[in-house]
Amino acid sequence: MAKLEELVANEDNRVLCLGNEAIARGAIEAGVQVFAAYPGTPSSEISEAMNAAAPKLGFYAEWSTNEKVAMETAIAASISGVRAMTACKHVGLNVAADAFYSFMYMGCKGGFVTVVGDDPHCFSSQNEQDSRWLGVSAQFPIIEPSNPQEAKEYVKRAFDVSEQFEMPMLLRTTTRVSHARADIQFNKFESNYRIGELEKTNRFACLPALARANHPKLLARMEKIKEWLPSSGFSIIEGPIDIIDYGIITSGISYSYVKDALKILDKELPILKLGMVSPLDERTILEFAKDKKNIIFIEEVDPYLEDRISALLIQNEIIPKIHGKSSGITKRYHELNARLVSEALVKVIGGTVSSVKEIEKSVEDTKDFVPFRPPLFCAGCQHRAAFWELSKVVRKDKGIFASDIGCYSLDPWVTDTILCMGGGIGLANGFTRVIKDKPIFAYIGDSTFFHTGMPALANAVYNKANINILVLDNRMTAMTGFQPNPTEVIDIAEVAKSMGVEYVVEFDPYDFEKGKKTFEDALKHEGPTVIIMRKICANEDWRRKRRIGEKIEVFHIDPEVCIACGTCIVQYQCPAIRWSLDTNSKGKKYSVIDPTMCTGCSVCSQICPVEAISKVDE
Ligand SMILES: Cc1ncc(C[n+]2csc(CCOP(=O)(O)OP(=O)(O)O)c2C)c(N)n1
Repeated sequence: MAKLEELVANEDNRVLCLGNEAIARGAIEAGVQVFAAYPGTPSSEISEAMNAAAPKLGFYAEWSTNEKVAMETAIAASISGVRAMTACKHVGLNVAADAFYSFMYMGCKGGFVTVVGDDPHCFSSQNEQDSRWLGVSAQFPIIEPSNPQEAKEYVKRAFDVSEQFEMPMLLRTTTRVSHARADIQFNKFESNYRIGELEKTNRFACLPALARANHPKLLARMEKIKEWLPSSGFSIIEGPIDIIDYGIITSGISYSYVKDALKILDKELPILKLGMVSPLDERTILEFAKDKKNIIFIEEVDPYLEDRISALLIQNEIIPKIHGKSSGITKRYHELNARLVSEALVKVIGGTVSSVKEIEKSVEDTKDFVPFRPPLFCAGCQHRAAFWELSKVVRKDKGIFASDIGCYSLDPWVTDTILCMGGGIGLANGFTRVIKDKPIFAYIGDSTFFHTGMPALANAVYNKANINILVLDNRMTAMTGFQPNPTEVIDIAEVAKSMGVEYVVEFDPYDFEKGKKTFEDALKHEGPTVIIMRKICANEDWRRKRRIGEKIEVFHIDPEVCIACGTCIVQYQCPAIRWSLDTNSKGKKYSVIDPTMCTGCSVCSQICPVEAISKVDE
């Protein structure tokens, strides 16, 4: 990761950094004055960098409570004439969509950039949505960088283009651009400082009559961009352009894979790389495609370019053979890589990809010594304790359990559904209307509670849903990297009470007795209950203690008492506990706690059936 001093130094320099940090630096170099965002992989490091840099450089940055509020904050800055940016993951753009769609009707004043991080392959997401469609449908100009350096340059250009055409811009990245590390050229900052002022005009009030008038204006602005695009430098034609048999059209990270694939295949083919993918640079596309016999589309997930450009070609009576998702050379799901693109190209142009197989073989070989590890709760995680307690009171088959999105999504024991952020309480409300013979639970983290949980709770109270809501308050937004959120200053119990919830109980999730009693009581209550299990994230607390040298009271297993029943390892699944490599005096294996991982949560000592586990004395 780039050092903060490097990120904020107003000088020309080369710095090894993440694509997301390069995006942040691009915004800083462009003179952004307001940044607001809610975290979400793969976009979070942009916000981390912006929030760290803001106090040093004097611009405003905030962790907003959700993506919509973040977008609205940045929109206000932009229509007041200053440069503003927001960043989110793909599903975050859905949350912000209401503001996103109508903003385009206003048009912007200060340059405005929304960065959206798509997650092909669902590394950290519940879907593989391709945000280009959302951008097109909201009529945003969309640019797609193909590597971290380009990402930085594109952010800077996006601010300029945004001001030139008074249009907010969407910059779409994917995980491999956002999370790649590269040696990036940093440049001195541009001076674009302005004092915000809101022009008193009806342009910024999206009333029906004004929106009706604004729509054609917006389309006219889009046409202007289209006219300017061929000279913009966003479209690049490379390779032997006189080859007419084949032409490749691509954008974003897929362009980088195409370059690697052609190297692997030792081939040269004409490539049209589109930096702006909406509106389409129609003139350049038609010029490139006009005499080609085969057009090969290389893009991840959806056939976005393929569908739109195929239609454009047909409208212009250019009818090459189309290769892409429609012909099956690449799949409509998951990521691409150099091998997959090589194989796709070979299906069209012939040849073999043996050299990649060699590289892959060496990767295959590592599988022997790198074990597969599914994601699981950290050692000491209080969410594990919470679900263990709950599953002991209500077994999975005896209740309905609607989870939400956060570290608690990793629950291995009871969860039935996970839909979207804030969706657990809404689903639970729906389940009460149709499932009559089982208690219904929803669980939600503190960050998610403030993100989209509160409207769902209000709905549950208003509509008298007989549901039990567990708020897993670990005092931070842990899953995306321990970001802060309003739980620091707003008491969730008071919020629930003020909304009219009659049964509100708070307890420490490591306190099993209280947990059992609370769940049993809540089940007897009519109407929504809110059970807040509050304890600072064990991982973060452990790291804090180590940083300041505070003693961590670890636990230990007596090998002579342990009966190797597996309660702590197999059932509770604490990653700090493993089987012994030797045997005890009775010749039996036993379990062992790794003192470097133990956070001292005490749960294993509470659940051990033979009381073999106790605190280490010294
Ligand atoms: C709309 C949307 N925005 C952002 C994310 C990324 N994300 C996943 S979980 C999470 C927050 C989790 O925080 P919290 O609810 O406090 O639970 P914790 O991980 O701390 O247990 C976020 C921001 C997402 N999945 N969906």
